[in-house]
Amino acid sequence: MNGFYAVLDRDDEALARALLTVARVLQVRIKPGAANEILRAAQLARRVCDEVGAKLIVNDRVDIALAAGADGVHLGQTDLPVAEARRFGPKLLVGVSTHDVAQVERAVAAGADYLGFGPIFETKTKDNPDPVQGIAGLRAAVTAARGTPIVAIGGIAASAVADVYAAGASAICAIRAVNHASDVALAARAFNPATLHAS
Ligand code: 3NM
Repeated sequence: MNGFYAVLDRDDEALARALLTVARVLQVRIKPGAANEILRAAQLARRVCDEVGAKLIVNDRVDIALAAGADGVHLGQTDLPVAEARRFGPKLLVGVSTHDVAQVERAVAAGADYLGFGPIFETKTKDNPDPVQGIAGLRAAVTAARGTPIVAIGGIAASAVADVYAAGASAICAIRAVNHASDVALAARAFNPATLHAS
């Protein structure tokens, strides 16, 4: 869970390919999405991820993660608990969205493989976002996570990337700043830590 964590937010193979020029993890997050639409996007994402050796994560839905042969599932605070998700998919990576330090501590205790943490800044992408956490909140979350990797999310623009990694995030998820860019691959490159830019 390092560097740019991409989100496929529509059933669009060209977008998946552009994101995967940079990302080595791709989450399928189609909202609102009927199960068959999400499955279709996850199946195309599976194919493209396999071509480049990237991990596929499905948002919210353990059933669709298993049906699509995904590597993992990403759970929100109102989705299945980690232990229940693992009963269905013992081999799945399990990520949990967290929005404050108490949620971070609970998700770590529950055995999450990685945490989403945010929103770091104001976001227009998520309905009813939680309160903005800022860089100070991110730093506190990294401490509370005690080594469990944190994917920082929420309103992160290229200009904030250095500060977000400096605060201890392992990865950055950015949807609007990348998926809405005229050149998605170019926009995505800005979200890897500086040490990865060389390659
Ligand atoms: N989850 P953008 S913020 C999907 O706080 C999501 O957990 C968040 O999109 C959280 O980069 C968010 O366009 C939206 O702000 C991220």
